[in-house]
Amino acid sequence: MWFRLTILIAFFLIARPIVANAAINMDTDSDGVTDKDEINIYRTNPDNPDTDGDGYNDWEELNHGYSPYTAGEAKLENNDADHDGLNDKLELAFHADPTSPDTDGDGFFDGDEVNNGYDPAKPGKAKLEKKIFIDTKNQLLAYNLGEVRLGLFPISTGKRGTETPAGQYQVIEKNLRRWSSLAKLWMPYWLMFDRRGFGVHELPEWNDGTKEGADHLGIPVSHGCVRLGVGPAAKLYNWAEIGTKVFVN
Ligand SMILES: [Ca+2]
Ligand SMILES: [Ca+2]
Ligand SMILES: [Ca+2]
Ligand SMILES: [Ca+2]
Repeated sequence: MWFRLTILIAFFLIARPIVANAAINMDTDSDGVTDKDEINIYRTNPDNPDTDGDGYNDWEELNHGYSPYTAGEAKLENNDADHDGLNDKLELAFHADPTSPDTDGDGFFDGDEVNNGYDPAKPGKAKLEKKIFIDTKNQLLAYNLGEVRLGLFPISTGKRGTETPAGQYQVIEKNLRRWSSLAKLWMPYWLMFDRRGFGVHELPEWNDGTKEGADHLGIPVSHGCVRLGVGPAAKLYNWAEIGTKVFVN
């Protein structure tokens, strides 16, 4: 018995590394995605070239931005195969499993983890850093959790003479609706990042109830604040926290 067990252990010690090396580039179902990547990254079936059975193989789907987990013309960013609140594209970006609602098995859904700043692929309380990037040259605002970009929106920053100052800041005040006595306008979804009065907010409203049109987005017309459109402003406001880093370039 002990002799046989020893032989068995010796077999595994010798055989396993050889099997592992041979498997690195193996593509059992010949769909163009290696077994290793199907298992570890894409979580598709390494024994079935068309995991979701819709007539398009896994490689074709992934390379054209379609979901290999749901049959039909489902784009990765519009599909949430496991219904956990995180789309398939972001699941792959966070190294999470698009087919499992709780990738790291810690009891919290992947979508909730990302919304609250946690890493969906690592159990525990380690948080990922929230960052907002304001690109005054291209009039765009991006926001990231860790290294993953969650969104990109057109903005309007300060016009010539009242430019939005470049620098590294952080969110220091949140206010659903703030009055600017200097510019005489309301700033909905106000996120202040500099004590001098610079912040991010929705397209402003004047006292007579009129609201600035979205046609100014993409053009620097403000007094130095960063204006966002209806929809993106509320989204960013709800996501950002006091202390979220803000980088203006
Ligand atoms: Ca394969
Ligand atoms: Ca398919
Ligand atoms: Ca999902
Ligand atoms: Ca989890």
